Amino acid sequence: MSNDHEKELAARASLEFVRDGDVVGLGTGSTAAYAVRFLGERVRAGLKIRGIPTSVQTQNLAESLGIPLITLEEVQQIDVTIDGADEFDPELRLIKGAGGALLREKVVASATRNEIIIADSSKQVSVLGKSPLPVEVIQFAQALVSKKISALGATVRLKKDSVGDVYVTDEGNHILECNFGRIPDPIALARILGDMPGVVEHGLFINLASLVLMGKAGEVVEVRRRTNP
Ligand code: A5P
Repeated sequence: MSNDHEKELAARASLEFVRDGDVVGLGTGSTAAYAVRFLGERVRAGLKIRGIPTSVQTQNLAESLGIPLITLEEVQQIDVTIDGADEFDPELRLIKGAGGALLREKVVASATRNEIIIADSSKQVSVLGKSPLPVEVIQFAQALVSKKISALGATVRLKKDSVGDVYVTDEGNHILECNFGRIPDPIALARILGDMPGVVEHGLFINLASLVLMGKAGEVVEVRRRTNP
């Protein structure tokens, strides 16, 4: 079963959680893009929603599909958000941001009642840290923050775009891709990174996901948190 098919299955299943009249957070990445396309089909068939995109990329896709969009100026409460993840653990803690959109994704997730994560089965881990943790930094502080994160034991690389230029986020910042290996205590690491001046946001999403819909071997598995927050 290809990852793409698993992503598509999870994305299709997520539409069950969207109701007529909802304000819907629209995630970023290849899995979320499937969901946005399916939502576009539903909108053309008469579903009334208003979307809040988590990136310029998703905004462009949603606009091309005719999904009505609003901003956080207009509403501060989002009914449901459908987004992807790079990894999720049994407590539904996530690493997000490989697509470079972690900052807006986290802002949208923080304003969301029901954060639905859609993923293929390669994203499920017992301990976070298989993939690098993206950390968004202001350009001024990049070298300093990079040094501090290296001192925590991570290998740090500056994120580049597809043509090898330094990646610049939708908010004009840079991203450090920090490879920690296993992250046994994501809560402690989130606190340390959150307290570092110059860090705008990091890709550890803790107590934000309500449910993960994982495509696996032709089915969709609902993964819920092992314990309550
Ligand atoms: C975007 O910034 C990310 O948080 C994505 O949601 C995450 O990287 C998953 O992307 P894919 O769905 O493309 O695997």
